Amino acid sequence: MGFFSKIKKFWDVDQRLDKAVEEYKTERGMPEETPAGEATVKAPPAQAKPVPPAVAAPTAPKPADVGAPSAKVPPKAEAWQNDLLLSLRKAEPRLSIWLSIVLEGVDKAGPQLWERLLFLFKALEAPEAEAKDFVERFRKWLDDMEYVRVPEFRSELQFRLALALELEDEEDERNRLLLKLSEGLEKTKEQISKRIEGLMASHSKIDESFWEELEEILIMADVGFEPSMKLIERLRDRVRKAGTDDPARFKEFLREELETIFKAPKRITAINPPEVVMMIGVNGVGKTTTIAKLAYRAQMQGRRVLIAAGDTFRAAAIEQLEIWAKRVGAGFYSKGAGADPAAVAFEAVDKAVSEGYDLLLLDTAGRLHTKINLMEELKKIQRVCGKKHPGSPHRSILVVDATTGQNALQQAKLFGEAVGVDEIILTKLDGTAKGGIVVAIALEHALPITFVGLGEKMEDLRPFNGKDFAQALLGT
Ligand SMILES: Nc1nc2c(ncn2[C@@H]2O[C@H](COP(=O)(O)OP(=O)(O)OP(=O)(O)O)[C@@H](O)[C@H]2O)c(=O)[nH]1
Ligand SMILES: [Mg+2]
Repeated sequence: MGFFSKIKKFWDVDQRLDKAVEEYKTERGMPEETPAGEATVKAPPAQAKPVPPAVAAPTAPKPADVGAPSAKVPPKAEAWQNDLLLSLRKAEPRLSIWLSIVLEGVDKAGPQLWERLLFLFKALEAPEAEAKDFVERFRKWLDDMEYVRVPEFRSELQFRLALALELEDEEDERNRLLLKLSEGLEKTKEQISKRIEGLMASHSKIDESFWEELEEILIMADVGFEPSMKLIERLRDRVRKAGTDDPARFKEFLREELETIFKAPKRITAINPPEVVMMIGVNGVGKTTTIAKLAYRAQMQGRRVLIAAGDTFRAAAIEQLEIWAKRVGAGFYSKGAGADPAAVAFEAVDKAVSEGYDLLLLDTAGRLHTKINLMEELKKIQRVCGKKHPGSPHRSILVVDATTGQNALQQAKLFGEAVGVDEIILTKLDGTAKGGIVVAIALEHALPITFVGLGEKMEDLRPFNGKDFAQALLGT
């Protein structure tokens, strides 16, 4: 959707809400009234869409009135709009708070909720069609899930709004994510954070024995030998530059260093739609479920997604993918079990192009009969995609299971050499003590880690934020 900046502006130019009320009433042909004493609602800005004379002539604000109390109140039946408007304006600009306001007095799904949601979208200048689409999809989801009462669906609603409004960076959302990340990394933290604290407490200065013990801790936490050496070198440098040997400051240095390491450059490639994304990785790492999660996110953001079953190794894998596609409302393409994966890719790209999809997510097999064949197969898929739709596949995403530890490095190397890897998604970070692998991957392969999987549910795939990750890993 891309109107995050507008939302930001919204809080500076609060007349937007008036405009929404204005348009809402105009659309429904509601007359204006002018009782006195309503001082909090400002007049619409001069550049606001002109109100049809028949509706607004008697009280239409002149430009000179801008900023002055307009003393407008809608007819009684629609008083909720102004109430909502005032509450929203007074509130802190945070999604969770807006949602509480929108949900005030609403205890279950129904027309009142839909109207309020549409009003919120309108106030934020979202295109009407997208707002309606959002509400429609959400209604359908509620039906499927048989949820009726607000507590049953509130968090899902907030999650969807965050995606639709691109508010994921919003502070509240970030805090929730940080909490989830910290919980997920609990075991890794035991390995790294707690032991580093012990190291800091047992040394009066950062000396050779300090570095030696640190090396041991890092290797134990699955950072791996080579990456541990690299990290220590960088930390030594940082400590030297800071001109201190005070162990109390070590965590701060480590956090800074990790943040730097995680700042892999985002690749910007020109994309001729549809964007074609190939998911690769060995078997069982979470490619198929991650495709579903990515599709879900993209759909929520208003993109039309096609999922293709390029893993033709097992019939069950195709069924699994089809169920996911249905569940998230994405298109689906398959040629059945045993089909040639490259043919599936070729035809899926054709379908995506001719049917105007925005994004094609191509599932691939994690295993063929031999490893060599798998790589050859993937290369072939790449070639045929490019033939059908020049420039595609635009991205190859390597899915890596965090619980495999050091093996993940080897996978990144193999796939990188064979087909090229543009980004990495790290799954199953929840409940593993091997989260140190994230550091190793970032150090060894200058590849962006774009998402992390923190559980099996749709909302458990989260954008990777190096700063938050470092904080979650080390604690505050
Ligand atoms: N706990 C947890 N489980 C996950 C995560 N991501 C995926 N899984 C689970 O991992 C299992 C394997 O996932 P799939 O998506 O089938 O893996 P795949 O890579 O497609 O496997 P193949 O098709 O056999 O190559 C499933 O049970 C998923 O639910 C995650 O982030 N956390
Ligand atoms: Mg699969």
